[in-house]
Amino acid sequence: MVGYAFMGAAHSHAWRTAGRFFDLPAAVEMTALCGRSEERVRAAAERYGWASYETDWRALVAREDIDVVDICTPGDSHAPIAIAALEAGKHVLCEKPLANTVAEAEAMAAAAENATGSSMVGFNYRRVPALALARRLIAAGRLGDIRQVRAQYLQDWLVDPDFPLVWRLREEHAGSGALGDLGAHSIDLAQYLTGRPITSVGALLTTFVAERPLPAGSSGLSATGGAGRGEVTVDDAALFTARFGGGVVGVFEATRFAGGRKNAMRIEVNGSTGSIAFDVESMNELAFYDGTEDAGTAGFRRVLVTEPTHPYMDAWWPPGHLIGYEHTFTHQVRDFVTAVATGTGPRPSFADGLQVQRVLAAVKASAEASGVHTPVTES
Ligand code: SOE
Repeated sequence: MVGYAFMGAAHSHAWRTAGRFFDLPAAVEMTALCGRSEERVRAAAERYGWASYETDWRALVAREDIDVVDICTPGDSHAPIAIAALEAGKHVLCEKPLANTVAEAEAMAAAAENATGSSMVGFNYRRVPALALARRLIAAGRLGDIRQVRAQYLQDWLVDPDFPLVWRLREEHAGSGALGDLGAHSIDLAQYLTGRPITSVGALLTTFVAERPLPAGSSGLSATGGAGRGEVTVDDAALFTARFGGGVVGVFEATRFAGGRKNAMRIEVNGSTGSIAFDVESMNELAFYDGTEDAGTAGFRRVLVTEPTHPYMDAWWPPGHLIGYEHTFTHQVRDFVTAVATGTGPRPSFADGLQVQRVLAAVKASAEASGVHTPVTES
């Protein structure tokens, strides 16, 4: 695995747990962790249970005792690492969004197409049991013809204008701001749940705080500000409407400025005979409305998604005993290892990641061209 910050910790936990709770068709060995600072990567490898470490990803990719490379770095290094790993015959799991640009994502999807190894993007929210159940209900026709999607991803860790200029706030490292960091999850989920690709968008992007203190020490989400200031070069909030194939329409909002909203990833889908609604802050529940029921008693019902018949849940606790954020990564490893070992292409594939990247690029292009924003004029 390359990288050991927030995502690296979540993935390490998943690699360690997946084979202990699920019957995997292959054994997981946590062979090596890679990071640039020897002191820090050694400590992280010990803490998270990796058997060895490397300080150069090229050395990691060249190792013959490694079959899978898991990329948990900022977006600017996804393409070179993933392409080199695929060319070296490895299987690759890459954090989202797949890349920083469409050109990089295209090169990655092409490398994946020509590779002997499998590849997958880490859109972990597909592995929330309630959302996998929502997908199952939609695919089984329980919502009828899908018409509308409403997706919000709301966080608030940038509200303080003195929060430092971490890598996520610089376009050359992150590609975009709330759009790619959060909106990418909503785009992937909306396309996954409906089974329809987004075909056009009309967008508005904004940056509320143009300059921030340069970070002192850590550049993670818990960074502190140091001396000097630098420019924020990404969006702070992204709002857009979308058309999907098959006449479906959607509205999306991604922000890290929604005071009080810590990780509110919400999605609602309306069909001709029913709806689902979900909020990851209550991730063990799915709201389901069945419009074919008697109107006198029909209404959104709260399904507690903890039954052994629910996706992934047979590996965990008795009904009513809840799971959390980290389980989504454990399920992701379970699905990835199963697909690799059985030779079935893991999803979301790099081609799926490229489609999300194209939507992100279309959102930016629309916002730059004023999108759907017609000036309000006086008559
Ligand atoms: C930070 O905004 C972040 O860690 C995202 O990068 C993740 O994808 C999301 O799951 C939680 O928030």
